[in-house]
Amino acid sequence: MNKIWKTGEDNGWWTFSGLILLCFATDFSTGGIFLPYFLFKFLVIGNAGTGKSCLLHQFIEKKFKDDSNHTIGVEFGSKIINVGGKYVKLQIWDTAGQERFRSVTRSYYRGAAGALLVYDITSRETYNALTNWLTDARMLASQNIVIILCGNKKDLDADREVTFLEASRFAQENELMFLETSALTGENVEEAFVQCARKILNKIESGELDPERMGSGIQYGDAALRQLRSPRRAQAESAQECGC
Ligand SMILES: Nc1nc2c(ncn2[C@@H]2O[C@H](COP(=O)(O)OP(=O)(O)O)[C@@H](O)[C@H]2O)c(=O)[nH]1
Ligand SMILES: [Mg+2]
Repeated sequence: MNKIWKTGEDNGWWTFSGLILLCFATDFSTGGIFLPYFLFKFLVIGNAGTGKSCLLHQFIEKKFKDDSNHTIGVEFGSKIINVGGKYVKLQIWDTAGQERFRSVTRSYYRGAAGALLVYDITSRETYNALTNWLTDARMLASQNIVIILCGNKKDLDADREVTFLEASRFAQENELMFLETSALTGENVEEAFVQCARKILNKIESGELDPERMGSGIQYGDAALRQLRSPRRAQAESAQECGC
């Protein structure tokens, strides 16, 4: 039965549930409703067919992108995630098919803070291409770019051509984080983005990364800007009060 929302007897209940919802949605430590503290530019790189667009779609929409959607090609996605109590907005760039023509442009890489470097565990060819992708990312984005290696299509274990062990050795040798993922089942997809964001945040907090450096791929979000502005405002107000 359809329920028609009326003012009157239900009002108290709706107000009460609204307030409860608002409390859940509000993070007072960041100063508002899901206000991001930082914005990170992220890339998804790797050979065509490894599942980059599906990983992005699974992360944003929490479902597998079926074949009927393939021609559309996601080019860009964004999502706010909670990393250790801080909200961070990820602006994620997908190659949108440029990699098929080996023509991924410099502007795609420019100023990226993090990247998912994707290969397909059932295709050695995509694994062998990793070194080239890595060189491009470090040369065209930044030497400091934080990269997580993703062995995608983990669900196709029976057709595996690349073992977990050899990929994790490659990751260690090249200072990459590493996970095997499945855009189909969703396994480790959110984790890949969150782990990469956490590492960037740690580097900011330890002073290794400077968000104010040009091309760092990091911007302050609304929550940070509020905090940064408020001490100045307080100073100006106290100066006005004392007349100095
Ligand atoms: N079984 C399986 N298939 C996948 C997975 N991720 C992507 N695919 C399939 O792999 C193909 C290429 O995916 P796509 O996201 O377009 O790759 P891209 O070219 O790297 O963006 C498509 O047919 C997808 O359905 C996965 O995790 N498991
Ligand atoms: Mg794609």
